Amino acid sequence: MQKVDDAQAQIEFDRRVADEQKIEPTDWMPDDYRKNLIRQMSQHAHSEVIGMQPEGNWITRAPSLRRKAILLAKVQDEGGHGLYLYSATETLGITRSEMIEALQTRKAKYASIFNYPTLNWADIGAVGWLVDGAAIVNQIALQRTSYGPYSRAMIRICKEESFHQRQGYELIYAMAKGSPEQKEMAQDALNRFWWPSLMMFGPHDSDSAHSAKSMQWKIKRETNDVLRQRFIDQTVPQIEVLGLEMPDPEIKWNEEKGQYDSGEINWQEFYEVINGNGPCNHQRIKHHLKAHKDGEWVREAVRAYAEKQQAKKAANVA
Ligand code: BYC
Repeated sequence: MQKVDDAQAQIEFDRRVADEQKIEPTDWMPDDYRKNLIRQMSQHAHSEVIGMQPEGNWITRAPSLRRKAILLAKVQDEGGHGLYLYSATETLGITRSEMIEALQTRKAKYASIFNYPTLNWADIGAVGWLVDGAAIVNQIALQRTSYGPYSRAMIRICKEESFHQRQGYELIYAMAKGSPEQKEMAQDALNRFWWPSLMMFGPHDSDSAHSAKSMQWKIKRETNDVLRQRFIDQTVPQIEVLGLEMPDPEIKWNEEKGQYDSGEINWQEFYEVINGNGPCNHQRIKHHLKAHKDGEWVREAVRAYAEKQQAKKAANVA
């Protein structure tokens, strides 16, 4: 009996996905759809939160009050994105503490890019311009993802990401058009962040474990390689405007394809980083563990307050 119900529910699910209708938390969904969403969405949330570290590092060292205010607002936004995404993931039946535990015990991944250090102020420009620029290319597509709470979170997040990308570009522009030393710093930041930014889109489609299923379920709306190429095509003209050298000597306009050709990513480096051996993996998790432990008193206070409110409510009913 159960099997027949499930088969019917599956037909209805497939129909709704095909019709571009959103799947909502109380709707029936295949177990693997739920699992895959929990994996991708929780890793996305972790990326937002861990992503606060390389930029947060520079808040106290921003070169002016204006730059400090911008950076502070941006880093705060990233924390907010993490919170929307944890809440959206909780609608699938996992708790925030289970997700945090998976991050801290390294069972869950987060975006590879945040395992690279921000060495100087130009890196903050490169993160906004390239890292948020890559993130937004991916996230615009995710606004049309089939899961309602994820799609709605993405619509809001994309609005903020576009400010993040602009502030990074404006910062790097000021440096690229500044003194020769500043221009050199901008070039160096571009050279170091270019390849890791391309890696944010994940392995080639032919090596991507989850893409086929995720595309079929419309969790992902475009493939890793399509999005990566879109990012290259939109960023190369920006490099030209900045008057900087291309970070990849193989970048060349391909008239026939109507897109840029470019060199191959160092996949060995990518896999090293996502498997925990990048330059900052250890430091990022260590810092998260410390912040989590230091925040225990806040969680305790929230729990005590909730208990007090419940006791009051119960007393009023009685
Ligand atoms: N880094 O089958 P694949 C931001 C893993 S943060 C680490 O292609 P999928 C921001 C992948 O998880 C923006 N791991 O996977 C914040 C899988 O391993 P598991 C973050 C990666 O999921 C602060 C395996 O490799 N954005 O904007 O189909 C400051 C095979 O890959 C990476 C999102 O998270 C990577 N780069 O496609 C500034 C977007 N790539 O899970 C900015 C949402 C792959 O089986 N996520 N892996 O252990 C996605 O769109 C997709 O998950 C990905 C990967 C395109 C990232």
